[in-house]
Amino acid sequence: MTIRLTTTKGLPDGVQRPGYSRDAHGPGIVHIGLGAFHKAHQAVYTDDALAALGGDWRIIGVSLRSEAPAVELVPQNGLYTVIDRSATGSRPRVIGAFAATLCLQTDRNAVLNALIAPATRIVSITVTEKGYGIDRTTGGIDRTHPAIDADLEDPNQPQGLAGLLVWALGKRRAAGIAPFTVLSCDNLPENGSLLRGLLMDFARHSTPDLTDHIASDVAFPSTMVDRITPARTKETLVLTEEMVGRRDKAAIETEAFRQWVIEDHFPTGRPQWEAGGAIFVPDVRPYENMKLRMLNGTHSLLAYAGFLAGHRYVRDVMADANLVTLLRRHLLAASATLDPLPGVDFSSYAAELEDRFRNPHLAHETYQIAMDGSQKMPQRIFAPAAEALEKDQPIDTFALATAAWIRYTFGSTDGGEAYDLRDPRADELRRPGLGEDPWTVVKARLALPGLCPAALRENQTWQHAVTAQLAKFMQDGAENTIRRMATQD
Ligand code: CS2
Repeated sequence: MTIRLTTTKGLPDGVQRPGYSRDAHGPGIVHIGLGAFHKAHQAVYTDDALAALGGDWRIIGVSLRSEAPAVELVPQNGLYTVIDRSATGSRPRVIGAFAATLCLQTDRNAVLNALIAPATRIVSITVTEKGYGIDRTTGGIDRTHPAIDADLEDPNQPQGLAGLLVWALGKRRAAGIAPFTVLSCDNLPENGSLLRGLLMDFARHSTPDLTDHIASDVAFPSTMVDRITPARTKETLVLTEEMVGRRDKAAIETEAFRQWVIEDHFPTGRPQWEAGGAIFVPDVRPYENMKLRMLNGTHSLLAYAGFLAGHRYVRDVMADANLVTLLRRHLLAASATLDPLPGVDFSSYAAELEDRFRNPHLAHETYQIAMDGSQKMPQRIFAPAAEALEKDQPIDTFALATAAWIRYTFGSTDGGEAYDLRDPRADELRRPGLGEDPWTVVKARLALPGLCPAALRENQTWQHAVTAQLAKFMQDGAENTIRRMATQD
């Protein structure tokens, strides 16, 4: 039987391995959210930074709820394989950036100690959009979010992101330890400012004397992160064993492309992530908008329309000529809402995205991207749609994405097959549904608090466009609707 990955000694020549001596570098980052994306993105950049310029910047990876991500890495001494998959081949690389991996549920003291340790100068975060507990209408805390509710009840036993960070910042302040820099790496617009607003509001309700400290002394640089990383499958593990000659229960696969644009505001220092290709800029917003609207917005459109049309993977969607027509139309419409970005040509970016989506080696499920639509649609579709409408630009593909999402929230396919909605607001999203009048459904969905900007929600052109599309989905089914829309002038 193949031995497990526990050391980088004796790995086959083609496997890239950490270009530094792991033990020579202490931890400097606590990362919350130990999922595949972090392992494919920030951990890889950190591995590059350690190899190029060293420093005590290894990562203590923390999972808030599930034990598996930490547990699978422990017997491997934190080592795992990332397989870069592109049309030109698959390249395995073993990453050594983790100094430890912990789960809050089982390693509580170790997590809390790591958060207050002076060596921890950055706390980075990938907990997905729904993990923050933000009320999108106010930008403050969502008191109905289970972790926010529990942590307000007992701020000294924090369970969720906001509770943990505010608790740790309070302890550090009391002990005279400089605050860590808080680095959100989720696909949210102005993620740094958003998180700052969230923590300030949480402090206001739990420990008011910390509010000013968070506002004035803590840095929250915003970032744009990008790397398409599908959920791991059995094939990932089989491929890793073939290529690396080791069993690796923590292996992941991802595309070769990666991008990281970061606001350079790290008062207590940072790794030289430039070594991995990260770009530091004074204002991340234009990059974020480009990525959220062109990549993620198109992803959501393809996910809902593609899933309903029976396509399991994004690469299958890309073999459907009608959906490719709509994707191109949407990329153009989304790019028209953006301010020019010096040095970036949106049409080349769009062509590159198309290639990335076509990657034949990535098994990226439309159902995975379709998850948590209530958390994704506002920044990906509704915000640019509102701007397009205001500027009198085309809105038809924004309306299509919205109608496809609404049709998806009915929870069953045209053939009547039921699926799980996987959305924290699933209960609010299911009704009204099939059998209701499309206009009643659209009105109810658009009226859900925190989703749609008022200017869009109340605009009749928008309401009619979405209703007309939804009516077609409901009467004629997804395939016919997509074909007709793609072939109309
Ligand atoms: C995707 C993203 O699942 C989704 O919602 O749109 O995870 C996407 O793959 C990444 O943002 C790419 O960087």
